[in-house]
Amino acid sequence: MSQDTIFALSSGRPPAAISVIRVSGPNAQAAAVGMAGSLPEARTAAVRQLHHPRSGDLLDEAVILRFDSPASATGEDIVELQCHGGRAVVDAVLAALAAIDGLRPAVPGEFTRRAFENGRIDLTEAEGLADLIEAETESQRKAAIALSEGGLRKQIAEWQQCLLGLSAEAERAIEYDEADDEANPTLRRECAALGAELRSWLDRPRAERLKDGIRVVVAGPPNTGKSSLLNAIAGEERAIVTDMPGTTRDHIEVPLALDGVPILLTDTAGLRDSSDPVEAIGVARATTLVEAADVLVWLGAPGESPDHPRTLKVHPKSDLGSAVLPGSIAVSSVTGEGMPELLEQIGRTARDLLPGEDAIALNRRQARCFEEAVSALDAASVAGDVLILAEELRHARVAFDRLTGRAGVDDVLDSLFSRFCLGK
Ligand SMILES: Nc1nc2c(ncn2[C@@H]2O[C@H](COP(=O)(O)OP(=O)(O)OP(=O)(O)O)[C@@H](O)[C@H]2O)c(=O)[nH]1
Ligand SMILES: [Mg+2]
Repeated sequence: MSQDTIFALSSGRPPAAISVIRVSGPNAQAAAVGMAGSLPEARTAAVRQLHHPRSGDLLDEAVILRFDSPASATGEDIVELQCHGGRAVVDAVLAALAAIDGLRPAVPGEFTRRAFENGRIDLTEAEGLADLIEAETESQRKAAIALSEGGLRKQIAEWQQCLLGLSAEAERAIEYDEADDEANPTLRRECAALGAELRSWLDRPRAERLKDGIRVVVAGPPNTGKSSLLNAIAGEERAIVTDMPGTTRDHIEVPLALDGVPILLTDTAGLRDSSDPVEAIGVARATTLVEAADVLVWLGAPGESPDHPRTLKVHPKSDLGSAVLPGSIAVSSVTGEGMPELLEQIGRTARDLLPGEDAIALNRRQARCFEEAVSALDAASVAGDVLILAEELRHARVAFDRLTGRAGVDDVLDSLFSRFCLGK
């Protein structure tokens, strides 16, 4: 356990009605006693006057909570001071804490890091917490809470158990020198089955989509009303609209939430051959964006739409009254006609690409660990020699240790915990 006792303002920036200051570490209780005289029982609250530990000046009246190690968020002794949220009050209490020997201000994420180092949470839960704090949409929040509540950790624990069983079986085979008798095929089959289960997790929708938003790209020939449509959906004039074909050159991205689904809506340059070098670059970018799109909103002739698995065909400027081909949604950015239907279809298509409501979605780092484990298990499943099989199982176990943060993850830890705000 760390020797330093750390403290920080854990609630938002003052002024506020209430501010929460957390103190964690071996001197947390002594420090709080020095300011408050006495503490409540563990896991209860009490109102106390806070005094400066040296001058004795009255600083504030606060609600004090006490959590004793190891049953606390960090695993250490924690005292939480709920003060009045004025700037001067908070500054005075923080200054008083800083004046106490053995106490120092926490760095961002340090409370969570201690929780991880003391085994209160594993790395996947810490990642979930970081996501939870950053979550801006309802679906992001749900995914983050499932992760932070240990959804993946529990699942991993089962797989680790299974792996250990397989390893033990392999060791036993080595011990009894059964290198090539019938124990081996069963063992290999079990490795293959576990590998297949892990691979099915890799095929699930990923957390990145949830975080960065589903990429919805509006494309079509010049002057078809792409920028007008983006503005209408965004509810603000983000893209320049003129009656001149070739108005949009650079693409324009607008993040928004449709019915709780995070979307990155992108307007692109009208697709045509252009002798203008700037426009030509814009058209090339538009083509790349269309290819990378999760959902394509196509405003051109229905028969000319690019080959994309999720294309929503829009008949634009429907207020002008030209015939609408079947399969196209008639939309007018001027009157708003067809807009609810288009938004509903975008939302529905996008939602299918997101992880299910309560499903755990892997992030990039986690997926990499999964890939390592899968390739080790695949190798184990075809290993001719039980010694090699055992070695591959060991690789798979190491991959899982990286996944939970039990091994080889210093760089990951630094980048993860730097995502947290001060006081978390
Ligand atoms: N009547 C009508 N006019 C529209 C509608 N949408 C766009 N327009 C007009 O069509 C012209 C082109 O609109 P833009 O939104 O700039 O079209 P664009 O596809 O972004 O054009 P480029 O950026 O040049 O490719 C403008 O004069 C708009 O006012 C619509 O729904 N109804
Ligand atoms: Mg445009």
